[in-house]
Formats: sequence, structure tokens, C-alpha cells
Amino acid sequence: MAMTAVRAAAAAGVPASLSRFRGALVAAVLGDCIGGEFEGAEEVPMESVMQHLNGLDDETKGNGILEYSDDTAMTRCVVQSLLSRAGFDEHDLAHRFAKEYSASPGRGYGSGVVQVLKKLSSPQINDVYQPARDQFNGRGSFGNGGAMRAAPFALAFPDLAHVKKVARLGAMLTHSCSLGYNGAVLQALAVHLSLQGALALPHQFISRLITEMEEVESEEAALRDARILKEAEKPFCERLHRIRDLMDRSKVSIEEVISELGNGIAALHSVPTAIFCVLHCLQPQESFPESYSGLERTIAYSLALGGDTDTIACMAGAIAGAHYGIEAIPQSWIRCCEGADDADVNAKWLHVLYHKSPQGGRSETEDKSENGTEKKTRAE
Ligand code: R7I
Ligand code: MG
Repeated sequence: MAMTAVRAAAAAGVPASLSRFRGALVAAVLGDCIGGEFEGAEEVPMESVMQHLNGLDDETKGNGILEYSDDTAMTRCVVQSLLSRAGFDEHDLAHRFAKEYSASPGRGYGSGVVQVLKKLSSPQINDVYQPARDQFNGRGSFGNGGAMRAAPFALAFPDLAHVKKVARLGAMLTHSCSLGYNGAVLQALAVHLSLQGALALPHQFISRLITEMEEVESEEAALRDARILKEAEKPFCERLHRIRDLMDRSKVSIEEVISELGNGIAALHSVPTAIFCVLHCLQPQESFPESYSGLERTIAYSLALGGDTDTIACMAGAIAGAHYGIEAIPQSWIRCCEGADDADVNAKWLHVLYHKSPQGGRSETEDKSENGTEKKTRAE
């Protein structure tokens, strides 16, 4: 590992240090806000990326000038729900998604998910998973909307199996196709392993993700969806293998990354891409200033891929932030982004929740089955 990576890892401190929690949640917001500039662009010259990033140092620009989109709006709902319920509660989370959407519908939500959010706002709703199941002729969405908001699940619980479970359930409120919710599981796994310091050994990191996703994608529903959508038998595993091949190459062009991994709105075409951005930028790159931290490189590189830049940078930011910690993030970037300060405060609460018990919080079902009453640890 290069010295810069060693230094950054040291700054982030021991596994699951507070710095890593703050880095993950804040860098996710930054990726969303900063990446919004190039969303949908087919080609993004590196000069345009650098111009945009250099502009963030301009002190005359107002605080929070870059607004967050649905990525952060929904991530905030996940954080607030986990904190107020001290664990996963699907009804509370569904209610928050619906309320947030009706309070601020102009955040750039995916066109399909809007129908789900409207149905979830109905007081008559019993099964909060049904509206998502109705999407796309009953097959459910494979968009990246579940994955873009998955980071808080990885930061709330120390137990990996529990993280996988709640990341999946949290995504299924809007994305019932396995290619949607398994993208969320993969993103949560990547953030969780990064939080433990696993990116210090990049090849082992990717091998571990493959092992975990092999199991996840062996489920009948996943195999069936992959068949229907004419994807590889285990689509996320196949992409992770492609990442491993790309890592072993001495030079990889932006065009090759896009053609191998994608840069689109589907979870399959964006979650593996975000993971690759982080791995690729562990080492210094010629295209970026030497002064750049690995986290700055990761965000810059994500933008240069074009396509769904805000969401790819948001997901890459969460994984990279959990590795490098808050110290790797420039203050000027934080100042420019709406919601970054809130994310920093929330990260401290998630750190408390994570370290509170072996489970790091409990689900509503678990709470009710034990004492029959609902628990509330932190009122808003
Ligand atoms: O996944 P989702 O929440 O969108 C997230 C993205 C992020 O980039 C955000 O920043 C925002 O810009 O949008 O929203 P969905 O509407 O569930 O899915 C996004 C899009 O993926 C849909 O509008 C469709 O174009 C496409 N899509 C599908 N198309 C055909 N068949 C998702 N699932 C399907 C499908 O099954
Ligand atoms: Mg997006």
C-alpha cells in the first residue's frame, strides 16, 4: 500500500472510529451535492471536474450553495428513523420517506419511485412493501435509489448479517426487484467493511464482497430476476469479478470503466462502479493534484465518469469516507454543501448507536417480541 494510503488510514484511526462514521456520512452528502453539476452528462472532461472543484474554494460563494438531491433527502430519513427507533422500523421509515417527499418533491426523485412515495403517504396503507412490488408491471424497480441511501444501515449495526438484512428491507420499501435491493446490500457491505479498515487490503476487500454476494445472489428470487432480465446468473458477483480484473491492470481508461461497469441509474450499473472508483483512487493518480487526499480523488474521479454522477459520487463518497475519515475532507467542500453539517452531527449519533450493544440497536420486531412495548431512545 502506498504511503499516502497508510497515512490516511492512520488519520481515520482504529476500526469503527468516530472519524470514519463522520467521513462516511459527510462524504456521501458531498458526493451528492458536488456531483449534481454533471448529472446526466455523457462526457465530462477532467478540466471541467477540476474547475468545478477549484470553485468550491471560492470564499465569496455562499454556505450550502450546492443543494442536495433525493440521495441525501432519503439518507436523512434512514438516519432519523434508525436513531429515533433505535433500530430498523419499516413503518416509521416508510412514513418518513413519504413525508419528506411531500414536503420537498423537487429533489430530483426517480420518475418511478414518486408513485411509490405517493402511495406510502396514504393513511390506509397496511403493507408498506406493496407499492414497491407494484412497480414496473409487478417486477419492481432495479434503480439505484435503494443503494444510494444504504450507508446508514452499515453505520448503525456492528453485526454484518444484520446490516445485510436491514439494508435489503430498507431498500425493498421502494425497490422490490432483487437487482435493486441487492445493490443496496452490496453498497452497505462495502461501507461496513471499509469502516472496519478492510480497504487497507484492497484485493481481500473485493474477495470478501464476492464471497458475501455469492450467498446473497444464490437466493431463488435473485436467480429468477437475473434470468428474466437476461443478466449473468449472479449479476453483482460478475461485476465484482470485472472490478478485480480492472484492478490488476496497470492502466484503465474512463471509457473502459464505463463500458465494463456502467455509469447509469440502475443499481447494477452504478454500485460496482462506485466501488471501483474508491479502489482505483487508493493510489495517487496523475490527473489529480498531489495535495489531494484519497477521498478528494475518489469524488473527482466519480464525476469524470459522467452519467449518474451525483449518485455514484454519493455512494463512492460513503465508502471512501469510512476509510479515510473526516480529516480527509476539505472544509471548503463541507461549507459549500447543504446538509453536510447535519450529516456530521448525525454521524456522531450513529456512532453511539453502533457501539451501544452487540447488535448496535434492535429492530422493532425484536423489541416487541421481547417486552411487547415500543422502545424510543432518542426523540427528535
Ligand atoms: O431508483 P430510483 O429511486 O432513482 C434513483 C436515481 C438516482 O440517480 C437519483 O439521484 C435520481 O436521479 O434517480 O427511482 P426509480 O424510478 O425506481 O428508478 C429509476 C429509473 O430506473 C426509472 O425511472 C426507470 O427509468 C428505470 N427503471 C426501470 N426501467 C424499466 N424497468 C428501474 N426499474 C426499471 C424496470 O424494471
Ligand atoms: Mg442520481
